[in-house]
Amino acid sequence: MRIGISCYPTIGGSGAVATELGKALARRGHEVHFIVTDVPFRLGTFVEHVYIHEIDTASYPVLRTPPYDFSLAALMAKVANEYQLDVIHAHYALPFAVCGFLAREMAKRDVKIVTTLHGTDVTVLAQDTSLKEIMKLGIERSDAVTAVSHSLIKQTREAFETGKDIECIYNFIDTDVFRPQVGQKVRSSLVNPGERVLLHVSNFRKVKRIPDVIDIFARVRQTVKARLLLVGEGPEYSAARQQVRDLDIVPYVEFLGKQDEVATLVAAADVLLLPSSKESFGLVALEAMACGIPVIGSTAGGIPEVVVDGKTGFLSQVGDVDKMSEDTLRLLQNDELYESFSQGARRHAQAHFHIQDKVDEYEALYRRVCGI
Ligand code: GMT
Repeated sequence: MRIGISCYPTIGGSGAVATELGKALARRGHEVHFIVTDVPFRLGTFVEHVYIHEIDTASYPVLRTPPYDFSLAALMAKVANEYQLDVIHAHYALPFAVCGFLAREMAKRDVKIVTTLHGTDVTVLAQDTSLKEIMKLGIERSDAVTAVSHSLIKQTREAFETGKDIECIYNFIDTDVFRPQVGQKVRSSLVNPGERVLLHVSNFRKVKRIPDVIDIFARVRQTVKARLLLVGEGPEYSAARQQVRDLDIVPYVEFLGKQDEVATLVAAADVLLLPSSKESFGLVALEAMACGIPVIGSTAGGIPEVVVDGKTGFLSQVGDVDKMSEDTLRLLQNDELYESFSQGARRHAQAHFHIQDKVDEYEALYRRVCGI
């Protein structure tokens, strides 16, 4: 098949999922066209059958904002015509599904639009009444819609009051890349012998509850020698640095900033902290589990569909840092329990979120919408 993919190519779970999906489809012999603002960060080295089409948005003195979304829609239509695309897969309703809708109107062929909802569009933008109707149009005019968790399907139905059929295709992981042991070198360069490692990876938005991450770490550190690795950057970054100074734990916290290659960092940890107040899936929890790293998280959104409470990690109500720190200590102080969680996490990731299984599901969906 000939498949177009549009996503946010910068760091973030949706970009990672869209890019890994595109690469996996190309390895199966499909022709994959990324229609994007930048080369996707997870693309890595050249992959046969993958093409990149970058949006070139002109800015004119008379226009207050460059017409980015129209340039995207026009490019989608152009690529659909030139390369005879069967499907455009839009990762996010806004702007990608809406641009796909416009592109299909413009294109000289019946290109099918498949939209995957990742969360932020539904949980944040749907609250904005001025955008709600246009997002609803993008969703309802798609030929098929998927969401990354059942929790997100429910939220989408409620937010948009739509009866559109939405199916769940969970995010996935390449368990050959995210695997135990690959973090040993990184660990020895960042951590002193005997120290335990707590990790948090995010875009430091408020919903990630960074103060809880730091609070849990500070409590754990009172009992066991430990170090906190913080990966990513975002609006709460400066406040996080201040909190670390206020708690007098500066020597034990590493702010590593944005990192492209997270597998070795994730595998270098003992526990992943994900106390979010909103999380449609929590790709980083799956990445950790694939590396055999148990997750301490909240019960928000789709997290309980990824992390099995009491088997691959421990989950608590949002904000319950007492329980989250007790659970972290429970794991770190009991080697037998830790080992069973670690093995359970890896097994669960392999059994339920394997990349090949999910690529099969997307492939079947594309064939169904195209009637082949
Ligand atoms: O978490 C974010 O703010 C980034 C956002 C993204 O676009 O990558 O993440 C969303 O999509 C990911 C991939 O499907 C999910 O794993 C995240 O849970 C989801 N984030 C939220 O729902 C807050």
